[in-house]
Amino acid sequence: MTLPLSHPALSTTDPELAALVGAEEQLQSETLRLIPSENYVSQAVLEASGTVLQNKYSEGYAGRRYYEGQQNIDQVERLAVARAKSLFGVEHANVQPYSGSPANLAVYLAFAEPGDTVMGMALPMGGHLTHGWGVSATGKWFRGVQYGVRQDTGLIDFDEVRELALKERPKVIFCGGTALPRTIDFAAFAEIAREAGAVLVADVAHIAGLIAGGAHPSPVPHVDVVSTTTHKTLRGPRGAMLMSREEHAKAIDKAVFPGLQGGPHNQTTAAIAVALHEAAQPSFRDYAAQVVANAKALAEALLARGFDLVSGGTDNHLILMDLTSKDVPGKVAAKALDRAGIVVNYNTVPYDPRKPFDPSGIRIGTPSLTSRGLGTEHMAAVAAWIDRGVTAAGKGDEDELAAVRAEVADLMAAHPAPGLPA
Ligand code: DSN
Repeated sequence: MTLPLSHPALSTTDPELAALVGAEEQLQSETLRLIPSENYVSQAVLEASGTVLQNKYSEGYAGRRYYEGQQNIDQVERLAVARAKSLFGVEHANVQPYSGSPANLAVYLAFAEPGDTVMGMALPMGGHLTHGWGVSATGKWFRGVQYGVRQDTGLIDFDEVRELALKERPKVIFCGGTALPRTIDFAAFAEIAREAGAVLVADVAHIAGLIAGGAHPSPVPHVDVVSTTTHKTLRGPRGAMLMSREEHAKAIDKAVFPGLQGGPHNQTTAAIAVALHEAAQPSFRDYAAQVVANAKALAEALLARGFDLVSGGTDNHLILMDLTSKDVPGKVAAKALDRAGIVVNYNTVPYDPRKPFDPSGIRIGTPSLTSRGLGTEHMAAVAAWIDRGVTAAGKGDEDELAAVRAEVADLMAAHPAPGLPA
């Protein structure tokens, strides 16, 4: 399959780079993308992120900049902020963080001092590097204490969270993560944070689109700060936002700029505004509900094929598969599935006896396939391909992987992806 040339100026100026972009378009078009933190942005989001807004420096905030010529940029940022506030029902939104990790760093800068105790979910349990994990600056510059999930249920152990919080008295508690297949009980975290006197931050990067679309409860009534990237289920450009009540607005804004960052990426701010506009449409609610319905159907189909799923299934967009019983390491499975046109990532599972770079699991999710229009009726086929891919990985059966790849490409051809040349 050769996609039409869609970047004439780039192709003329830099054919080598244009060829790489074209190859990536082809790859994203032909493959079944199951990485739960990825998606396909709309053509409108793509166009906004490729505009001349890119050419402008705008350090500061709308109406209070350090550079002139902000007549349009101020309006772009105000639009993005207003849309974020309206969509998530928050009093304050900062749309300038470059991505999720800088957004979380800004939270620490706003609410903690170096050396303070902070608390979050351990990375191998499903948390995030920036929630105080040792190899991250947040675990080096702060004293990170970490909670996890119960080994028998795969669910967050709130007794452990409470005990740890009351013993360690962290300044900041993060809830949310990167490999949590179940609904997050923000109210339970809020009660614990109140008891411990901690600032509670919900990192909803993975589920922001589900929250906006009404398919996951909102943290807003319960937490002090909401941190999110904009490019996962929310289906915007690669960026981030911090949201809060008005009382924290000043501290957050000061931490993002001048505390941590220079000029905002205005082309990204514009694309965030577009994505938030899209997320406010009724069709986005359908998309969010479908992401969850697809994940549940896929989980059921995988369970029926004998796969072990952490926590026994999913409530959201994400499924964490433990391949121990299949005797195929996660990395071997992920690489074989990639050759079969099914893109996943290898991932630790809670209490994983294997190393993070060679763990026992794979992590999959349904945002991208939902954005291509796949429904619950397709999930049995997706589970069958994963099953065949994992089995072929164990046997080193490259012919079977090639056969799956051809079948996947056929289904993908029937479901063009948003933002890609048809
Ligand atoms: N890299 C993101 C993910 O894949 O979940 C987290 O930052």
